[in-house]
Amino acid sequence: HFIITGYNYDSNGDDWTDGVCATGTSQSPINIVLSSATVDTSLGEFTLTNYDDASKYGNIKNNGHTIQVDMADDTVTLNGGGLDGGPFNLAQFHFHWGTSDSTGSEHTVDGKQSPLEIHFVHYKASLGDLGTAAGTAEGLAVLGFFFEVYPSDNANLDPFLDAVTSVANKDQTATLSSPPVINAIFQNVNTSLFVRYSGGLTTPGCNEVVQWTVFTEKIAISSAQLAKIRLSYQESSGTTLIGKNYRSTQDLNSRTVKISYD
Ligand code: SG4
Ligand code: ZN
Repeated sequence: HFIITGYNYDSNGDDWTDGVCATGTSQSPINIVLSSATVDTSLGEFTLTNYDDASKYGNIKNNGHTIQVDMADDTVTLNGGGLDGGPFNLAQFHFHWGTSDSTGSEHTVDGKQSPLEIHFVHYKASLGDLGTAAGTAEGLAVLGFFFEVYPSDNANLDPFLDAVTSVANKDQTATLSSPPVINAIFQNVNTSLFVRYSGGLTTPGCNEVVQWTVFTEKIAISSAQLAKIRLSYQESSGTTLIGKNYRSTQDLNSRTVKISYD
């Protein structure tokens, strides 16, 4: 199975010199230049099944690199949206953030970073599990959503942020109160507006197996709410904050970025 070995985010965003992280030409994240994206009206709508069913979500956990929620089963599914080889099963979601409101997201849009990005990691159902799919071309589909700073709290996020606060130290877990953060996202973002490109995992081993979808509409969050996520520690002793867990943007090289407005 796919194992994440220890890794660090240096001041440049990444110091990973191993394997495809260093040599790959289809790495993630990227800067998305909207005016250069190719409009593709053939991608179509996503079919999202069971995302709003709280019983499908397992515990929330601080894994020392991020805050992550693993799924309780494999019945939350994604299909359509021009993805190759669907359906895909949701395995987990997690976040990327920075040390201030002006940094945090992995993808950037026209050079601009958002303060927070959430990733929903799905594996191709026909491949059976995340580990196998992470070693297979086009095996993963990750959905990325941006947050943006809004002057007042987004109350829909509060139950989830309470859970985040309860897992501040590495390896702490908590149960989620229902409904999870998902409703706040999918009720507020038009999933017909998205960007598509081929890339990889943004952490080692940087496997170039991801069909990336990045939505252009953003989710509101206040500065005070963002501060709660930043109080997450990379050790069980609760001494060193995770601080930043985004990788710097990677060269696009010969890849095409598609944009769907349907
Ligand atoms: C985070 O480190 C997650 O905790 C990892 O999930 C994830 O790896 C990794 O990010 C890379 O995913 O969407 N940012 S990303 O490209 O999903 C995988 C784990 O379960 C394989 C270790
Ligand atoms: Zn991620």
